[in-house]
Amino acid sequence: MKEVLLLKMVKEASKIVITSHQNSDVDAVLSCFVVKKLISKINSTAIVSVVTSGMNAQARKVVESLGIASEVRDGDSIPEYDLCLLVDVNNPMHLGSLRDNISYDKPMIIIDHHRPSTNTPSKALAILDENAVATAEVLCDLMINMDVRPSKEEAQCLLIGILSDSRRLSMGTSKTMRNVAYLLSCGASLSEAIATLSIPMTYSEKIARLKASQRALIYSLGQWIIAISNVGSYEASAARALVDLGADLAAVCNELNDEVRLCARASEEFVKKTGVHLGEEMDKLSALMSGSGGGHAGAACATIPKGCEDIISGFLTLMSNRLGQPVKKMD
Ligand SMILES: [Mn+2]
Repeated sequence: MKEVLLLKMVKEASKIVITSHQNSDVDAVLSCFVVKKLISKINSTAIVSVVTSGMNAQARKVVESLGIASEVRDGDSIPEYDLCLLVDVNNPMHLGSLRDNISYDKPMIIIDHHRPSTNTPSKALAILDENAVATAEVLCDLMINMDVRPSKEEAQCLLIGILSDSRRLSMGTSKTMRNVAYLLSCGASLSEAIATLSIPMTYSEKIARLKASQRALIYSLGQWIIAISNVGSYEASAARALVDLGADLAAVCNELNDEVRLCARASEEFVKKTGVHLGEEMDKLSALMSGSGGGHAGAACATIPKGCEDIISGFLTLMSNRLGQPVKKMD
């Protein structure tokens, strides 16, 4: 039913814009690209553009290595449109500088795998599957339902999106695995996908990860260990590094001009045993501190117009309340 509506909306449009969350990751950018391809199959005369307010370093490297960098551009404004697709995002607050360019009166389609938020536009056609590991998986399901077989290039993009968001299939359902098998049968290559994602870390990313561990403050929360740190770039990667080192939960700040980006990562065990959803906690923290945030159970970020110290103390208080235990600083 949703597929029929999508077909109708795409066929009726003449200027279509596809966008995603700020700091777009590999899944976001490759899903936008495949949506663009899918749309041009449905409506070959429409003008279709992909604009996001900027992609992260890994996504940039991946689109360059796939030779599709010219198809997805960074921008501060959205061109005139009569249909907008939000891909890998359902909360317009997460669109960065583009959020004020979106009109809620115009037709909108959401294709996403994040938890819906209170800001999710209610009138939009939402193709949303929270149980999918990646938007690329939602898109794979959608194409199967629409009887559109992905080309080899599209299958490769979807496979890379799935591998990226599932941390190389360290999570997923039996459907995820069936989708992976299907994409391989469409010509995607697992070894090439892994190679595309295994781009060596840059010098500055290595330094950011090492500095984050050097500066880390360690806290206990019941049986759990929390690591808190700050860096000047690569805050998400630094938080992941702290979890890899042994923290159950890590949060790393990056002070930008007049706001702070806070990224948190949690171990699988922490998420499973506590039931904490970091995306929800970041959403709550942002709501309390007039910022915007969200993400997944074990990986989430927020952008907040306050100082690092306030944000970290807000984050620790939230976690302490959530688990009903005090946070204690360790020497
Ligand atoms: Mn995603």
